[in-house]
Amino acid sequence: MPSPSQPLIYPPTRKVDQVDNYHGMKVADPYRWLEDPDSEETKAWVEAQNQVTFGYLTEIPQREPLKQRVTQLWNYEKYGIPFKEENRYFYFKNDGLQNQSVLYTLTSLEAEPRVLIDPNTFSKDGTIALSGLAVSEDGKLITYGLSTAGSDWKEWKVRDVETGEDLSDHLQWVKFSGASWTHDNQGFFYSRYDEPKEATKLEDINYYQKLYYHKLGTPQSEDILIYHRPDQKEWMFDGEVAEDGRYLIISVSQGTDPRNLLFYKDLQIPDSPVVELISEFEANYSFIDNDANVFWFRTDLDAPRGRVIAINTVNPVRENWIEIIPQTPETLEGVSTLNNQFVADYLKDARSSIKVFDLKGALVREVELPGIGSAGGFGGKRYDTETFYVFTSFTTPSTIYRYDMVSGERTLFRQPTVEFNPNNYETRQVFYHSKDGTQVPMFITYKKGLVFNGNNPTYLYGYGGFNVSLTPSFSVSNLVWMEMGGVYAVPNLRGGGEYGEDWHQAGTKLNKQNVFDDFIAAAEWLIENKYTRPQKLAISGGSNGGLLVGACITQRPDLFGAALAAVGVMDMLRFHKFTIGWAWCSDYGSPDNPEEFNALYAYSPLHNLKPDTAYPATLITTADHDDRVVPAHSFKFAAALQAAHRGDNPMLIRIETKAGHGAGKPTTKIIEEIADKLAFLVRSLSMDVTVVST
Ligand code: X99
Repeated sequence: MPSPSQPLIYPPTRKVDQVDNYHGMKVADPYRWLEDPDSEETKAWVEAQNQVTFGYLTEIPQREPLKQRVTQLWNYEKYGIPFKEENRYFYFKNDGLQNQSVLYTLTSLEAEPRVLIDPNTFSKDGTIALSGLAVSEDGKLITYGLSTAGSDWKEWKVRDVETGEDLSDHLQWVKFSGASWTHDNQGFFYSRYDEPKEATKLEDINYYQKLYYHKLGTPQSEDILIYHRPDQKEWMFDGEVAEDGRYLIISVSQGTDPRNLLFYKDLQIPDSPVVELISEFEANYSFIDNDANVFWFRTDLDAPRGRVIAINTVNPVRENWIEIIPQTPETLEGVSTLNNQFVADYLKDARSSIKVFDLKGALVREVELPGIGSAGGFGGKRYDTETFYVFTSFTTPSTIYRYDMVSGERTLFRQPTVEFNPNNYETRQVFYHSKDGTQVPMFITYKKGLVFNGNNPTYLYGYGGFNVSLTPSFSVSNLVWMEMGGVYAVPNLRGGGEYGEDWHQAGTKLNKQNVFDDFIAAAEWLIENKYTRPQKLAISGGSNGGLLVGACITQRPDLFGAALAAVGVMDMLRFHKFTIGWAWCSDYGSPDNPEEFNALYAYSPLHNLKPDTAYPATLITTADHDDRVVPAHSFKFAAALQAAHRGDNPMLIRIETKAGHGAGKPTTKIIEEIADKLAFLVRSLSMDVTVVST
């Protein structure tokens, strides 16, 4: 049994002679066989790797105490944001340690809540998760999505809200789709794929999504095909019934590109055509609401940080478009209508700011938030005066507020009690300069009284892509890290959405290296400013952030003491060949394009490991049902890293079973994974800590 004090012996990984020719460049892929997750050889490899990894982790004395402390702090009531349909409220609640949150319904806020859907009853181990829902207009029926073992594939069912009984409806092969009811409460729109081959459904490429209408009480085979495009394999459809019940709004996307098309269909006219309102992929148009023929959109057309426009569908030529809320220095994230007004959700240096405007675009007020952090919610109907929102920060667990749109008053709805004193911690936001001089913001949180001696264990977390913004939020894992004296740092890297579409674009395709430069500059800033030093610095990221971590350890193996790469995209030459991977060409570019290939090959983690190099202690994590980023990325990278590394640092891969990319993961698995990662860091950064629970 290998222990932390003994040199690790990794399972041997067979090499094959696979060589591919990319635009004249020959590239070897010796671990290609690991792309088949079902072969006996791969299964044996996974098993052997897990044995080494868990053998190593088990020997770390702090692992059990860490698990206990995380469990203790995790055990508090967590509420979701309430929503309403026909005078009936719904919200999620988790007692504390329940594997899955439970959906409750109640007829008034004072009434006794009743369990509507308890996903914990669907499986013993909590691996069946509720992954989407839509309540009918009359509040009497709910359609809900279920996902098994972490997969993106969902099946949808329908439940009677009054009786709690399921109806006969059963939809399959739904992926990347919500559901939206027609206002006669007779059925709903949703998007699906053709049935995949059972054996390869977790790897096969997803093309040709189709938009359907399901009529209650009928088999899925009789669902009505509303829109599909056999000539456009990449088009994906999001059908949403507008609040007036009259229009079906169809947003068409090409993978993760924020630019979309916007079609609509008049549901009042039988066999009405699908009208193309926006017929070029030129900008993002998010439908907000409409007043008969006047449709309001949040768009980034000629406004990378977003604005609100009105398009009259009777005469939709661009010259007639009206600007309602112009672009500002802040980034407009989303807009809803409430109290016959717009509620606009902005980011100012990655912190929330919420403003209310009238329908002409005049500012009514700014919503006073309970602090500096992230606010979200503000859902409801056009004329609702009551709404709810959640507020969170690095030291504030998600707190739910009720907000009165008329008086502008907020009242506390649910405040969690977590066994810690937020006043013992502080958050700073600093601005540092990246390699090319670009100013990048970074949040840093730590226990008050931190000594700037360059000796503090520091956890640097990033994402840097897909227009995703990292805003302040509470996490038990980070709290336990800070209790041990750790610093938690989050830079808002280019590629994210914090400063709008220009900021996003500055971290994509031929500019992707900017993202890694921003992350490396964050590490250097933390070292220069005496927070930490390389031996005490850990980097972490998941998914696109796993790529970030992979690229940064290949580019600067000297700069970090430890690395956590979760569910990462590691093979930048083959990512587009599995499941939805092709969709990410909007951020990454395509290996099929010679210029973009050069950029990808220059940073692809799998292709940039150097033999006989001392890499930071690395823990790669993935899961057997990850059909978003297939585990092959992590498998091949782990094999290559173990082969290239020289020295005593551990190069480990932890492969979770009956889990996927992350969504819907049961609490027991989340806590075990957190404890393993923290234990790995405690060991790798030589932290001399005793972890106690109270
Ligand atoms: C996705 O891949 C999301 C996949 N997806 C679509 C949807 O492409 O869920 C799509 C189109 C229309 C409706 C719904 C969907 N994402 C989400 C990226 C990052 C994200 C992802 O998971 F953009 F935030 N990645 C994994 C990117 C690289 C690694």
